[in-house]
Amino acid sequence: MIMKALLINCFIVITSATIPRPRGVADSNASHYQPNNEGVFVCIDGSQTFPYSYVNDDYCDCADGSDEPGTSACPNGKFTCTNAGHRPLIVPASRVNDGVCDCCDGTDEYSGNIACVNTCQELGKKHKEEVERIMKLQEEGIKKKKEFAETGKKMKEEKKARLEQLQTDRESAEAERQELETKKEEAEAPEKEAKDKHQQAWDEEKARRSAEKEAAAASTAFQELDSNNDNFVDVLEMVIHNEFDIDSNGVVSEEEAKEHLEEADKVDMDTFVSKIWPNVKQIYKPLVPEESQADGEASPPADSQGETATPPDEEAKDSPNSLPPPPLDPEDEYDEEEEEEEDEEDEDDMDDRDDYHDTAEDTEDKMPDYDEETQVLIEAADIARNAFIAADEKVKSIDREISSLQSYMNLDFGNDEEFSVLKDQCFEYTDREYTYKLCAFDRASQRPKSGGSETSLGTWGKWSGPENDRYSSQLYERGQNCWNGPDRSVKVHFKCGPENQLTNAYEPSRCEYAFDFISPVSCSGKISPMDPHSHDEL
Ligand code: MAN
Repeated sequence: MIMKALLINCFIVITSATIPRPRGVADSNASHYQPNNEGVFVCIDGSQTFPYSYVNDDYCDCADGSDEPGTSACPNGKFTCTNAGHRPLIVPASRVNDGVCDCCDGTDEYSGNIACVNTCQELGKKHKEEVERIMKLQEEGIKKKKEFAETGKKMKEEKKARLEQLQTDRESAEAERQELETKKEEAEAPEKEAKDKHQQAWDEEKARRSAEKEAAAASTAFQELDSNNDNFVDVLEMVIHNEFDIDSNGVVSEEEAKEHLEEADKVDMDTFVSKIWPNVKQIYKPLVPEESQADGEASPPADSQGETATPPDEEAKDSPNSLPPPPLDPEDEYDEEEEEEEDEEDEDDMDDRDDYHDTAEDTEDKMPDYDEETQVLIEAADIARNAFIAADEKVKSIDREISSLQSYMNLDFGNDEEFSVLKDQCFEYTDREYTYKLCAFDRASQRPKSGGSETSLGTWGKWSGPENDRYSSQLYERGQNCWNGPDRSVKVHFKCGPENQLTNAYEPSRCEYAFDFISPVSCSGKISPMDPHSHDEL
């Protein structure tokens, strides 16, 4: 109670214009502490009323602690230091007379236990300088921001105009494309018809040649089998051919030979060609002349179908019983003598002889060139096709540009397009372990300094600042998945600065990154809560 009496009159006066108020009361709350208020004090939350003498009596009466602004009696009390020369400061009332100077004017320590030096003038000066520095930075930033906004608006206008132009161009390009497509189809129809005709004629020719070859092979086989030249192939002529050994007992019985002859004792050429040859051609092998075996020549190894691997022209030369090479033309039979004569005339051709059959067969199997009329149609269709391809590519290229312009137009570059200067620009920041990269409005990544591949931290997502400060942060999302964790993402915090610069990159929680980015575009003229000294008040 003695303390209470002592403290009752502890009013301080700030200026002649301000209302005198008890110790520790903020200027804004002074009206609650009017001494002429019929001698009562109403707690600021309005819950209770006490005699005015209860204010600062070092006993906590109000639930909101408002009766003890200048003592540490209320656990939730707040003490305001005026800090003349600097800025007022609110500290928890528990710090009053705790032996630590919290206020620069020392008013929180009035018990006499500690003497606080008033540092408000000095701090005020420093703070003023800092505020001025920041204000200058803001001013310069705002100037640059205006320039950026102008550039951004101009750029958007240009892109808009280009987009409109492209939309018009697209219509004519599309009309041209359609016209050329029709022309292409018109040119391709007769081309197809002529090509199909050519192909059909070639297919027929191939079928004819194949049938001729087949007949020639059958006839040659008949002559070889008809060893007594009686114009019949009979059972006895068949039994000497080991390949007709059906039961593989090493001997061709007459029954086996007969079975191959479709149960006839003998067949003439026509029957052989039409009925017997189709069934035996796969197994038939001309006899190897006895002389060559007697000479001790090794029999050539049999291939998978049991046929000898003797080169074709050796067969032709050395084996009287072997098949001649397939004629190029039925009327142009292979003529050994004529071939030799030609070889004598032209020694150089010798080198090519080994390839004779291959080349002949290749030529034989190759479709002849198109006739002149068809070639004219192909050339015309090629011209029409190429013209269409060019027109089609033109439309596609316009579409690509339109789509890229539309994506640009859909991006939110701030209220005045000021952020558009950052588009297509990349910024890097390197810490001890990684180089972080931010390509604005595009993507963010991380690359180990020690080498190794880049990890995507996300692609452009959205502006993610609070409702009243939407352009203060950006979100890049859906980056590379974190093992046993989320997809990587980055929140980029924008602050006012003299240049566009990525100033920090960190990982507040695993695979969730944060970048600090300074830019003139974030200068607003207001000192942000992050600026020095602006968060003194608790
Ligand atoms: C990599 C980096 C780190 C991340 C881990 C998670 O090492 O992307 O930033 O924390 O993967 O496993």
